[in-house]
Amino acid sequence: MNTRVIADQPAAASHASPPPKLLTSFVNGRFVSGGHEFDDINPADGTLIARVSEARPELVDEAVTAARKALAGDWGRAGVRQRAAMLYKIAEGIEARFDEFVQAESADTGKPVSLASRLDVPRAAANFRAFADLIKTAGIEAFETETPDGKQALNYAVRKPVGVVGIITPWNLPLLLLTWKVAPALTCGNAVVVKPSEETPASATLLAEVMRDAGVPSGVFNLVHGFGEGSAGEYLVSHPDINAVTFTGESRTGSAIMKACAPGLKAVSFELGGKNPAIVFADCDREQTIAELGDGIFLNTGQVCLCAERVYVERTIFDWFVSAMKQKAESLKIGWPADKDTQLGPLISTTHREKVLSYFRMAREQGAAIVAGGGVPEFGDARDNGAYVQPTILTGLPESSCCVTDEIFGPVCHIAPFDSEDEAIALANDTKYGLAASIWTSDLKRGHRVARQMNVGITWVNCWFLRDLRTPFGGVGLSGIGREGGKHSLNFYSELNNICVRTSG
Ligand code: NAD
Ligand code: 6OD
Repeated sequence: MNTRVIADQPAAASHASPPPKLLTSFVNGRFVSGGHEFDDINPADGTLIARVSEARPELVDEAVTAARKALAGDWGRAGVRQRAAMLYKIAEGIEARFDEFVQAESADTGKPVSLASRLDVPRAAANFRAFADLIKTAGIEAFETETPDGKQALNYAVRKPVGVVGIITPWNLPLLLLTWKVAPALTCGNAVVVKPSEETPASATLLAEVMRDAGVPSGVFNLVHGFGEGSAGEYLVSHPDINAVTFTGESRTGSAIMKACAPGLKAVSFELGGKNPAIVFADCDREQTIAELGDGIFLNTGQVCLCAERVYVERTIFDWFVSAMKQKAESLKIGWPADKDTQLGPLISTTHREKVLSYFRMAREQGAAIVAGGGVPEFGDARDNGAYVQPTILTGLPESSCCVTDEIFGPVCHIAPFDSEDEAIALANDTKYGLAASIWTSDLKRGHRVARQMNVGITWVNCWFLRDLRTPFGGVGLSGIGREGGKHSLNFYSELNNICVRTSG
């Protein structure tokens, strides 16, 4: 096998034009390179950040074998307290290298450092702490049983690890979403093989260093770099010795992964795409709605699966709302991710921008009014080589337009009026997706009433992306299968063995 074990990630050289850093896979406690390499590009200016070594099938196999072996060793025997202690150490390791994580995440995604500092990196550490806390207090189910013919027994269920878990993640919140799955998987005693997005390999590679330095036993956390189909992602999910697959990404990819998992009947948990509605009633707190729903449309340049791309506004305030949201969109500071006051960075890549711009073109062709944005900002500097796009607001499209039905995954929404609560609910639910919805009203009775009727996994009333890690997270329809978060994660990442002990009779 053509692989090379290297002691550590190479340090940056000191001469004038250093060779690009090489990001490698991490298997059985060692960084391993070998095979084809690909570029890791900074979407803010198109420059090369690093080269990435793609894991071949043999390396993916080695990672799965190492994970299996780790389960048969000390890690498989580690108790809850020991595992929780390890998770706290990992959280501390992330915090100790906070700035490196922020830089890595911002360079790979183009997200503002201010956003990575307040959301992505703190949440990564919080994910480990939350699941360590949870496992320490997770109770077990028990029943005292009496059968009709007089036998008595004690039934109780114990949690066991599922085994080797394959984890595949996307590029929009790379570290947040990776750790959201790694933390509960490890807390339940599993070993993992993770495959981050090919677009964002850096923070996962740093996390491997943190794992090593925290003393996570070899083989418990393995990282393989590469693409999806015909590459590390596909090899991983179709590997016969993986027990479960957890995936966040596009609905279409979820479908391909499900097929790959079918022969082995592997358990799957999928967090997929969305075309999320927001319903704005005339009695909403106007200032709060524009500020917070504005985030709900444009945060992370609209590349959050929970972003609202369909906004329905009560007709009596429609004109005001469109004009206020236009003002909000046009006030957002687009710039270098490192600038403190930058609110919007680029999209993930020029390829993705081409997809987003194609929707703007189709919207125009279909007769939309482009109320704000609709194009590419010009900077007159290196950012013109990046993947920037203007925050964009569309109105006037029929609900059947592809711009209203397809997930665009950019800083864009379509705003349409409604006349009654029932109409708003029907419009919001008229989609194949079902991830998240938000409702904006001062009438909390109505808030509760409408929320219950949303065909989604998560509904926010007068807020957006306000998270409690104990709550169920996931979607219905094309937006996913299953729920993670709190005990729902514990249930996915563990198997319950029910034990029935006869006590008398
Ligand atoms: P994607 O589906 O293209 O890729 C996600 C990951 O899957 C990547 O690591 C990729 O390499 C891998 N992959 C692709 N094809 C594969 C295959 N055949 N087998 C195995 N792995 C494969 O998604 P993306 O473009 O990286 O991310 C954006 C999408 O993710 C959007 O649709 C967004 O809504 C969704 N998303 C959903 C959630 C959620 O919680 N519901 C969260 C974040 C992102
Ligand atoms: O907050 C989370 O736990 C989570 N999974 C967020 C997903 C965001 C999607 O882009």
